[in-house]
Amino acid sequence: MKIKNIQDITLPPSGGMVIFVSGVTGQDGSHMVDYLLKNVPEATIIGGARRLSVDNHDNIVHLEHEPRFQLVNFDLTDSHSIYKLMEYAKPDYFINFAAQSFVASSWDFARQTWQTNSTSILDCLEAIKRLKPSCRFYNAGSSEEFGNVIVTPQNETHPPRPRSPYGASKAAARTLIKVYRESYGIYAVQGWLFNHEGPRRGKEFVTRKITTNVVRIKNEIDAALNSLPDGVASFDWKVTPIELGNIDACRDWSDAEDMVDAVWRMLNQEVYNSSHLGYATLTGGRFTPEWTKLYVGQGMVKDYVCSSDVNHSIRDFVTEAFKVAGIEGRWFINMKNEPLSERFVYVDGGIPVPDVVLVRINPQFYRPAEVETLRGDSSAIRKELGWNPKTNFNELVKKMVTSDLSQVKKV
Ligand code: NDP
Ligand code: GDR
Repeated sequence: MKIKNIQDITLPPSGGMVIFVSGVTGQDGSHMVDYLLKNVPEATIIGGARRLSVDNHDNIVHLEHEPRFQLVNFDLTDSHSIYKLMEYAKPDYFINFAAQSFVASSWDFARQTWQTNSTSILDCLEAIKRLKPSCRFYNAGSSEEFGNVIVTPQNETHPPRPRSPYGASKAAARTLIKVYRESYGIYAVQGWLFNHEGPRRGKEFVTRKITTNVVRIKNEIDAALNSLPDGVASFDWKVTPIELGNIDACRDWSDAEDMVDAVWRMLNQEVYNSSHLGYATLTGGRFTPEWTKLYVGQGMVKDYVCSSDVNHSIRDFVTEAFKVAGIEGRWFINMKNEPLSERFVYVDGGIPVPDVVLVRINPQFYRPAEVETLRGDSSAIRKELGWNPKTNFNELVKKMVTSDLSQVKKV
């Protein structure tokens, strides 16, 4: 897809709304752009992507001929890039989804994780303060900030107890955002988003790793069965199993498309929060920068927890994903109850086939420290900003497996 330099963008006539979204090659950034195109018809949308030597535009190819969308070179770790953006585009909203987002890599690249997820957020806040203080800023926070949880479910009052360099970097960014909000009245927010997934999810994250491999295994099983002579039932065949780490970890999974709606609500709290409207009317001119500053300064802008409020183990996700693909399996552990020996095996006509292993454990995928369980309490955003997510766990798994099955058919 054609990518411009920031100084070459076409801006709307004076007064037209400009929204900048970073990380648009990723899952959330691409869904955010789709959401804005549909729901904010007056906006010009600029997407930021860093230059890579290989094309990684799969999640945005559908935007190629979209007249209201422009793709620009943007690197969050380069403060010049941030300042150039603020200087030329002067966006009304800056929605930051760019990050080192893979928790497992954050131990291997701790400094780069900190630079991208924490130091760069300070650069964004400074650039906003200096060049356009009325710009509304969203930074993607995470349930990983709660980490080693002390209360379940987790709501906005849960203390930060991160377990990874990634979680620590997001918690640091949250503190900076609060400081800039309170010091300068900048409308900056950071939701605690719990895990969210979908067909655009990167293939290293556990859900998409499972769904893409379920489809691969389905094809291997179909090929094995089709190669048998008619009427012969044999299990003298194997598939290459999926290798996973801690399958007992529990996560609160939502659909990424529901989450971007929550983000837009957090960025427009006075619009969605009816209890604040009276206050707005009293102060008058509620959408002016002065009003916003007052609104923010009075502590009226908040960070919210966004979650499905239900959690499942990785094990549950595996079982459900195979079920959607029409494959029955069963979890087995050996007599000594050794977790590493646990397997998910093929079941034929209700009978397990121990030699056909679909999933096995590989300690390589264990983390130096694990967040064992997360479950959100999103009652505040549902009540105060009217957020109403549409997709539940089973529908999400079905959506992902079905999408991966259709990709294979297209090849
Ligand atoms: P992805 O990994 O799919 O997307 C991350 C994006 O950030 C990619 O477009 C990536 O670009 C971009 N990026 C990375 N480094 C830079 C950089 N230096 N400059 C510019 N762009 C960069 O993540 P998600 O869409 O899933 O998540 C979006 C945000 O939400 C992240 O901040 C993540 O930490 C956070 N989050 C995600 C949750 C989830 O469950 N999905 C839950 C809670 C928080 P490239 O393609 O070039 O790598
Ligand atoms: P997470 O997502 O770390 O929660 O971060 P991920 O899907 O990577 O892991 C979820 C859980 O699954 C366990 N797991 C495995 N994980 C991966 N990736 N691969 C495996 O083989 C595997 N086996 C077991 C993990 O140990 C973990 O417990 C995501 C990211 O999107 C973050 O950016 C975001 O902030 C959080 O969600 C909320």
